[in-house]
Amino acid sequence: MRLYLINPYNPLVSLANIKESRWNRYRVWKPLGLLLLAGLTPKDWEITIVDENLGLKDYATMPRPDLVGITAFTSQANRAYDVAKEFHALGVAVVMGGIHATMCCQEALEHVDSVVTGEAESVWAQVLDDARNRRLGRVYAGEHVDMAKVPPARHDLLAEGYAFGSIQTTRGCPLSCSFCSVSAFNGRHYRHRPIAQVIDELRMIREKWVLIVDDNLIGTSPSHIARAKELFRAIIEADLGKNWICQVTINMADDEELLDLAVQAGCQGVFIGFESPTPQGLAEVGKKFNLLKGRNFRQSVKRIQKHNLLVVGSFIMGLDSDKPGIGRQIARAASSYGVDILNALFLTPLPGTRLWDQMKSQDRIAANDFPEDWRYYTLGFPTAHYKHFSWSALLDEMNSCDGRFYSLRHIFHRMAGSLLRRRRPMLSLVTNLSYRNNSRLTRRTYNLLNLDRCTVGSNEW
Ligand code: B12
Ligand code: SF4
Repeated sequence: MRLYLINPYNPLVSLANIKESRWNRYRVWKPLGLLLLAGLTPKDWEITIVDENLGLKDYATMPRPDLVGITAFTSQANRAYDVAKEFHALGVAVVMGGIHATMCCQEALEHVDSVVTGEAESVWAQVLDDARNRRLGRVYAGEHVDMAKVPPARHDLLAEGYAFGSIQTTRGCPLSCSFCSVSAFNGRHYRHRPIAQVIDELRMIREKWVLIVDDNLIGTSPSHIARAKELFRAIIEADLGKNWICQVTINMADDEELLDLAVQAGCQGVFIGFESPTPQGLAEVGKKFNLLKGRNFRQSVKRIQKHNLLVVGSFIMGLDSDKPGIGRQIARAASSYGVDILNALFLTPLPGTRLWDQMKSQDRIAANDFPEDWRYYTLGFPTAHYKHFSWSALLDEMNSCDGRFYSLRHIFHRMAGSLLRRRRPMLSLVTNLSYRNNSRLTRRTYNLLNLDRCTVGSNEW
């Protein structure tokens, strides 16, 4: 039996073909969900994983599979449906899973034969059995799985073309930010894999650099932190020689021992969601956690950087509490916190989130010609009616934010600071220039947007 597992691309995300430039290896990330699905698949299935970010395939000329599995974030959904159409034309059954199919199951069912909702571990064997016997059901509802039952991903597949391997050690997030799909999909209960299994799987990864995909590797409570320390100790003990990056919350700064262990275990950089420069913004998105204990962001970032870790700070613009000038305000906040890299995104109502429910009920979803418009749900485009901004005004805010933070003057200022403190000046320079370039590329794609859809900011809400 032959199985194709496909990760559809979205040209607007500009994850370009690696043949165009070898630097692009650093911008494509492995579709871990598909590698894991392969790990769940019995040996008698011959598996091919296609990541369309590495280049498109002519599926009609490839050997005909018995089943096709497609994954998709929301931003990939319309391409996923096109791929399904191609395979239907060849008479092949298509099953879709992942976050978008889970949150928009009815829509997905109009395009594919079966949908797996939620985590696949509890149902994938049944799907394969049913496909083999030509009696595929329409919906298979996966449950939150005990993470001891998650097998290792097939790291031997998709071996070429990426700079980073990837691994997952926890699922779920105890916080529940209004714009985020994680708690809706993986739940608020923080589940973790047995540490010995994580170490065994890390050993299987060939790449020296690894992305730990956990939404919050350290968690928020003392028991979560204790588990993170235990994990880091085990990585140090295993002496695997890996460098890794991860996502954490700002409380990482509060524990010197945790920082010390993380660095010894190979941590090179952390991605932190600051979300908003104002307390009103943090309250609006439901992330008051960031303000607990009278947090001083500049001091917190400094404490992390003292351990020679790179800090990427993420902010969202377009909140109801944001006023004109938010672009400069975010750039200024990011500079004053001292982050090495700024990742500014537009507030985007993703299906399944509290933000989606709120905006839908207020008739504020502006990019709503679905499924075509899903391609704009990359967080790099405006998609809603914003309280104080038309789309073109919000794009101007983004331009002024990136233009300020990534001006050559500010980049060199940051690099000089890194040089002075002996904190990876070259890495900082390369990543800053790459973000600068990326924001220029994104700006070029803005003219694809039909800005007339939202010409005025409205304060009706
Ligand atoms: C790593 C990551 C990335 C990587 C991508 C790696 C990749 N290609 O997969 C990068 C950094 C590139 C990225 C980019 C983006 N991401 Co991202 N990302 C993640 C993250 C943190 C982990 C993904 C992961 O590997 N999970 C581990 C695997 C094992 O879980 P899984 O993919 O869900 O797979 C399980 C099930 O879903 C199911 N399944 C999945 N696919 C399939 C397919 C079939 C056929 C079946 C049966 C089952 C099945 O089985 C798996 C096992 O249970 C998730 C958060 C999360 N917890 O998932 C966000 C997340 C997926 N990203 C998100 C977003 C918004 C984005 C961006 C749009 C914006 C951005 N700037 O971050 C871009 C868009 C990229 C694009 N191509 O369009 C949102 C998606 C929400 C949504 N509705 O789309 C998430 C949920 C984060 C969030 N805070 O809400 N991301
Ligand atoms: S944005 Fe981060 S902290 Fe907030 S719910 Fe999502 S994963 Fe958790």
